[in-house]
Amino acid sequence: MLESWRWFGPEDPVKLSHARQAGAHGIVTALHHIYDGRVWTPDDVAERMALVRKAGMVWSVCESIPVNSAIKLRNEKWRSYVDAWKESLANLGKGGVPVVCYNFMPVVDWTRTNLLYPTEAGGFALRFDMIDFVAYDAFVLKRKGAEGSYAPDVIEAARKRLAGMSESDVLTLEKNIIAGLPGGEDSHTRETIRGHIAAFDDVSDEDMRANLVEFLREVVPVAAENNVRLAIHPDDPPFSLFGLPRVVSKVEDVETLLAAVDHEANGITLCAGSYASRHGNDVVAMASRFASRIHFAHLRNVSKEADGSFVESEHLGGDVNMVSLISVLRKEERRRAAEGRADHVIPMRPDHGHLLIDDQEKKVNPGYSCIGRLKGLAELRGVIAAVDQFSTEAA
Ligand code: CS2
Ligand code: MN
Repeated sequence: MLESWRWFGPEDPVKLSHARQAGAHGIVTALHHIYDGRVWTPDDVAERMALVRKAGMVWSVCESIPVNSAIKLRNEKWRSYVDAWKESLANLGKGGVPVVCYNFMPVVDWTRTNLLYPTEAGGFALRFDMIDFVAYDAFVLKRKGAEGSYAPDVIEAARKRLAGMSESDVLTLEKNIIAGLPGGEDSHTRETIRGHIAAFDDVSDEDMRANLVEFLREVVPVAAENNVRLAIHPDDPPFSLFGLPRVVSKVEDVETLLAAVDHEANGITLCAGSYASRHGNDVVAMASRFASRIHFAHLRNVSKEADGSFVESEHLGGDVNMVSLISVLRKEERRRAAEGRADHVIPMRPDHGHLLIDDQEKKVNPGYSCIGRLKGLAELRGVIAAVDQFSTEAA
């Protein structure tokens, strides 16, 4: 596995040199300053590549080229956004970036309700609380039809929850949910998000899936021509929010999208934490099943609760058996190496980390502080070493 580290560019409070000290060899980054659908030129790509190389690492994955709403809606601006996306993709490939991650979540990217959830050890974790979310959706945003879309006991719990919140609690909750987390494409306000959600009123899951397939038909050939492997990131969380369609959430979704364009360049990001946030997803089984199409791994963990809430746990804690997962990924790497494939090293990054120690005093991107990820990466590295030694001894 290529130990990688997400870096949000020169504005990121965590520097490239810190990533290197954490032991990373690969950098996962995007041109976040050009995130409105404009083409990333060869010069833009070369400039970013040079920064990463100067720090002694490689640009292992582009995460993400943003997929504009026009593409998800397939409206009249579709063609121009798709063409620009393809051009950026080709320029990344020509510039030496081998993997491109992207996602197909409408309106909101990854979503949490609490960005400072205290852990038992004194750190802070990210949390998605279903009741808080419903309280916001049904009674603050007052989305049309929201109240009727949840079970009566959930609505009752949400009503009570909201009654116990101060005005500033509500504003913090709102900001957490809709103002956009790091890496997200959009930042919304209560007024603007209503219109964005309404634009998807007539888009069913089936429509959305068809739009994704249409997009794949356009971009996969360009990826293949330019030696890029595409790796779609799952919905996070992997279920509908605000009644919006989400089509990269479970096994059948992945099967459909991989079969729609059956080419190695059409692959996935195995985000352990995202997939594990849905009851019924067995992440280790999914990794085995889709192994040959995994081009990027996000290794993190979650503890789920019965009502759909979850908290981001320690990398080796939580619902995913990380040792089993890493065994599956290492096995796939060996299989590829035996076939002489150039892409036998799968890039991974410790997805998120707890807010720990003096990072608690610093301004950091939620989920992307330095020490929590350094700890996560170190733990994962230990698992890799152990798994490798046991598989050698067993052979
Ligand atoms: C994370 C996000 O939510 C996740 O699992 O990996 O930070 C993700 O990277 C964002 O969706 C942007 O790609
Ligand atoms: Mn992820």
